[in-house]
Amino acid sequence: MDGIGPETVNSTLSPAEINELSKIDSCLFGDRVLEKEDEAARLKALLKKGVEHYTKLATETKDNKVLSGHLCKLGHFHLLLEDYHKALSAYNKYYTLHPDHWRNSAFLYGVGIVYYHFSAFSWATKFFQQLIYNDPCFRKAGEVFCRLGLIFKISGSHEAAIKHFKLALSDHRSSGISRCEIKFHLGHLYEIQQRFNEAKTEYEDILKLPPAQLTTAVQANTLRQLGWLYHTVEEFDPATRSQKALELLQRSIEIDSNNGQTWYLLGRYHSSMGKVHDAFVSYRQSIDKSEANADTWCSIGVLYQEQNQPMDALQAYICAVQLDRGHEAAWRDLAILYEACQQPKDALVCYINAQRCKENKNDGIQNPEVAERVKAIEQIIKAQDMNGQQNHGKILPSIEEAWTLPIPAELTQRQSAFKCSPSVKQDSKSFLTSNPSTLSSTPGHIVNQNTDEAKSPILEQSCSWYLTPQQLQVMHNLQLNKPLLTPTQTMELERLQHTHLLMLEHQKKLTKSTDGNNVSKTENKTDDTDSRKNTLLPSITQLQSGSSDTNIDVVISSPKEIEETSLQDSEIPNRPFPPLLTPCGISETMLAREVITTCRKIVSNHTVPTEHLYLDKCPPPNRTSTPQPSLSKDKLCPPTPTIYLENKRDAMSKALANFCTHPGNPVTVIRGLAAALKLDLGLFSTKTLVECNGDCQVEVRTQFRQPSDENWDVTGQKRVWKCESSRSFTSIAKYAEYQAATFQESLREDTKKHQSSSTGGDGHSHKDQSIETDKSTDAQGIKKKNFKIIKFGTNIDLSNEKKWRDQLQELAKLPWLFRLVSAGNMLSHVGQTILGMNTIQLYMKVPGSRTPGHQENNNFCALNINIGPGDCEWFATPEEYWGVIAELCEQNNVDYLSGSWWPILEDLYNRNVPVYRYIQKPGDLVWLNAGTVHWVQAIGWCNNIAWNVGLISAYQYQMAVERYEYNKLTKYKSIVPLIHLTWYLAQHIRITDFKLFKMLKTCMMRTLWQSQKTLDTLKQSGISAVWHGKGENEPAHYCEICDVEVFNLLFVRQIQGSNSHLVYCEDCARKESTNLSGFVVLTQYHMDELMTIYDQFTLATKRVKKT
Ligand SMILES: O=C(O)CCC(=O)C(=O)O
Repeated sequence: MDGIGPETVNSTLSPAEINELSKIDSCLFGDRVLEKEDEAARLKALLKKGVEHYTKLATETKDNKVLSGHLCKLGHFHLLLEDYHKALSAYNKYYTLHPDHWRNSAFLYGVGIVYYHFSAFSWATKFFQQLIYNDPCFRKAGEVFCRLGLIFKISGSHEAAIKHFKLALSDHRSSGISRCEIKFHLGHLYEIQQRFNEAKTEYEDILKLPPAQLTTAVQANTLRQLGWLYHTVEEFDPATRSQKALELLQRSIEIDSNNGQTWYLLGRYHSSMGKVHDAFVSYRQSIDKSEANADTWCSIGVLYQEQNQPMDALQAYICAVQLDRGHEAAWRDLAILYEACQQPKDALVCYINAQRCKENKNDGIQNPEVAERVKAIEQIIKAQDMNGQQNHGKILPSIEEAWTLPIPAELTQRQSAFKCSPSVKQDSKSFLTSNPSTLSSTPGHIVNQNTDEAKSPILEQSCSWYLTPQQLQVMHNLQLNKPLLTPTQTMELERLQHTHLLMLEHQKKLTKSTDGNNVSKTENKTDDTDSRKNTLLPSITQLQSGSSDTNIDVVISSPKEIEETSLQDSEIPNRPFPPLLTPCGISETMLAREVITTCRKIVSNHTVPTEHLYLDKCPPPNRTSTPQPSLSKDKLCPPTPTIYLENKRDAMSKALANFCTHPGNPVTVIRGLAAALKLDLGLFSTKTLVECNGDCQVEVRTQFRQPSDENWDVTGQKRVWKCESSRSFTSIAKYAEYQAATFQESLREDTKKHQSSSTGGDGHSHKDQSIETDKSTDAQGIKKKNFKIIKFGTNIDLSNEKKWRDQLQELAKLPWLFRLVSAGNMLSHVGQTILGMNTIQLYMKVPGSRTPGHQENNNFCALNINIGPGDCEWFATPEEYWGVIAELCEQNNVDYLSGSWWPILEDLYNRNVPVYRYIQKPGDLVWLNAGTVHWVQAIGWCNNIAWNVGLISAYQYQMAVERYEYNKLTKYKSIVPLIHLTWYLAQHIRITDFKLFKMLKTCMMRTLWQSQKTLDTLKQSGISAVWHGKGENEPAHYCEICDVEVFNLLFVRQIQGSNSHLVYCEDCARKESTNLSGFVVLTQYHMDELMTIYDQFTLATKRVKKT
């Protein structure tokens, strides 16, 4: 809520109009009512008056809270009037004045739409995610998911895009976006990912929709894409697919004969069927219908080439690449044409351009054939140059000449039309196709748009958003020239001014808080913590006695007080608790029943301002901001703590465990452990693994072998963050053969090298073949790297206790901290197998095998033992820098949580991120503390084993919950079910650490109340939950739709036409069916049972060891 009620201020507005305006907010954006002309005009006039009215109010208001409300209102009105610049300005002012903006769904929605409009996608994402996090049932959640889906689709995060479109689809409440349109995107994403069966199903489903639910555009596009699928996917109905493809394409044209894309695909179809004339006719139509289409010209080129008309083909390709210089296929086809005409130098230029296009596309798919052709042609040119060969009788003009050749008149017209007309037709009815203007429905062809260049003036806790001196200068210049500025420049000025304002405020706050710290330190000396408790926590008798609002007042701590407690009790310095652990202002000593009574009173007592409660909504989780003060440059390469063990006693010592788990040590290398404990690591050698279980599955990552501190794009020309690899599967035995073969090959190479140097070779002709196979310079003089392709055997599951009995037994010799199963390991109490976390994972490597950067699931600790015989090289960064790294990932267009990235070290050093770098020798154990970011590369041939440990400590628990909540925000699945784990821990573990106890209790209090509140609501609507219980080994449940953990109350729906059931969370279930029809609610625990566990979980006293 923005706190604005009907106004009584004198204005030209009538009371009815004021009343109407008071109810209008951003949610009206895109609503159907605005489609009716009369109504839209009336509203527009009203909104304009509203703008005047609230602008006047805003100028007259001194009170910041009231002012912020007016500004928010202005933001909404400007948005609805589609004045995005003014909307942004008003929203930003509101944002700065209103710290609780995260509670205001209408604001988050409105500002998200505005940022989306400006293609500032990372800001749009941030606000949309915050909105859904705290208001999952927001009226326009479906549309928000859609926009997020589009943002992820554009940035190439296809998995995330699919997830969000599915979320959008699961919302059955009406929204401004047609379901068929969403389904089309989903189908298209499957198609891009080459999940053809799923794409086909999705498209076919669309075509089965009743006509009322299907727009003409979607129907035509779907018919086209489905036709194209039938044409291209061989396994679909081999006998009839060709005929079906043609029928579908033709039907699409019948519905929409003006779609150039469909004509183009029909041309491709005819061309591949050898119907040259029909193909030309279709292409001709395509060119007439669509503005300058490079795809079409490229295909015309192919057709000419097939007809043996190279000059025509050349011209068509040139048309294509002149229209779209990033058209990879056209450059490639042009290269093939030149190769066929024996013009290798021109071919090389074109292949290299094709590679560059691929690289810019950022789609993660490599094209090894092009790389191979480049290599081969370079050799040919070299040989020709050495032999002094010149290519005289050229068939085609060179690429430079061709570029300047006059091109067909028709194309020239098209090109100029292209240049002066907007590149995408605006369709005001469908935001999905109108904005952002980057959608293409060509199969596998999505325009890659740089996301979010714009920096927002919005406050982050870090100082990375401070204006640089250059930006300050720009701001100054713009200010001086204010009357002359264009709208974009005005907006830029506003942006800079805001950031500047925020920067000054932030600096002021920092100074204040440093002063404040000093004060509170002295105060703390006399401050009795109990007295703080007394003000926060009421006695139960106070609460029980009567209807007392005042009693409830005592319970409720203000958000400020809660924030302070949250910071004080937090185990991670300067970080407030994540929402699930944020105190709700109710004492942890209160009994479960009283907790419930209190919560009920709070929510039902209307005199209590519930928005001041952190019971339902909390400030959403955020990334860590850059730690302050920044490290000096000489501290950016810290030495890695390494402990040398000499004997079993040292290995088992408490001192070792204390050292490893100390939050100040992100990583520890332990050397000599295997010898000290007489561990037989030979049990994990390739030979033994093959003998034991050679047929076990291995996931293979095909990668380039690169220097460990570099990561090059596929063309070998640019250093990048995105870390490419393709995935396949094999067996341990097969991988072992590969490991051995590559080793033998390297031995042979070494011997050759040796021989050549001892027989007086020049020492250069046999340069190290191990990493780069060749270094070359392309025709334009650009140096490029050619790396060997290697295979990395990863994520091999050793969980089967029968198959791997000897190995598991051997590891039981480890000290308790490192053991796979131990009483002190949270993951041993979770009651279910979490593959790779509380089971062993094996990695089989050849030199160069790399595990990209990541933090462990839910920030758990990890250990990794190198079995040898070769070494591994590790890079690690302390947990508090993960936010900076995530930001760098975002800037490099790769998803931090689900993507593969290999940091460019300079980028890290430039942002003052320290990097530990060390060698793990055979037998070394690497211990990674909670949340340490790390990336690893094999130097030699070796195997590694790894698993996770969840130390039962406040630090580890808080870290885990923090990531759990961040995952929820970004819709990334937490594979550790932390709520479930918390209740298990409470039942099975004695907790003596007060901070940890309080955190666990808060999580339990919140989830206990959540269960009760849901049951109360169900009861009110006459739905009773059905007892289900919890099987002994029944794993925790996750929502089918949003992947969030579902605790206790399972909303279950039967899959149509099958006996299987799906589990939903309440929010997703209600989005599918508001009154839950079609759902059964199952309970896994009786409330009494939960209350007993809650009450019986008390702080244990430390046992004093008898001496
Ligand atoms: O050995 C590897 O490459 C995997 C390293 C790793 O990320 C881990 O153990 O957590």
